[in-house]
Amino acid sequence: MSDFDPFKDNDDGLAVQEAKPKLKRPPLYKVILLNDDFTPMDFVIEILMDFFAMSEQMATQVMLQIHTRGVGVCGTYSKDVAETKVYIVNEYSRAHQHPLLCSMEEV
Ligand code: TYC
Repeated sequence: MSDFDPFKDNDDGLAVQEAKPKLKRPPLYKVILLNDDFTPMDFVIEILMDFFAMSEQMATQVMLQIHTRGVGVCGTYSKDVAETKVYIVNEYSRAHQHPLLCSMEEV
């Protein structure tokens, strides 16, 4: 015969606590452009407008910041979107024979 009694405390003194759900927000990534001496300024402005939805004014400001400081942020995205942006910008630059480099880093 089993000793199990559904009307008795059957945990033998063990404290049973539900595990807390371990939820973390997925990481975000900054897509960055690096300065170089050869890519024309207008081409960088075009990239920022066409692939990062910037106005001409904002794109000019960001391009000049990259030109003077060496690097600048184009936007912040989920990993998949950031990887896709980096890929299409680098492909587009290569296709136009410019050495412009696009990269990403975790926020
Ligand atoms: N330094 C380049 C020039 O003088 C312009 C430039 C800006 C290139 C930003 C790359 O990410 C870049 N023509």
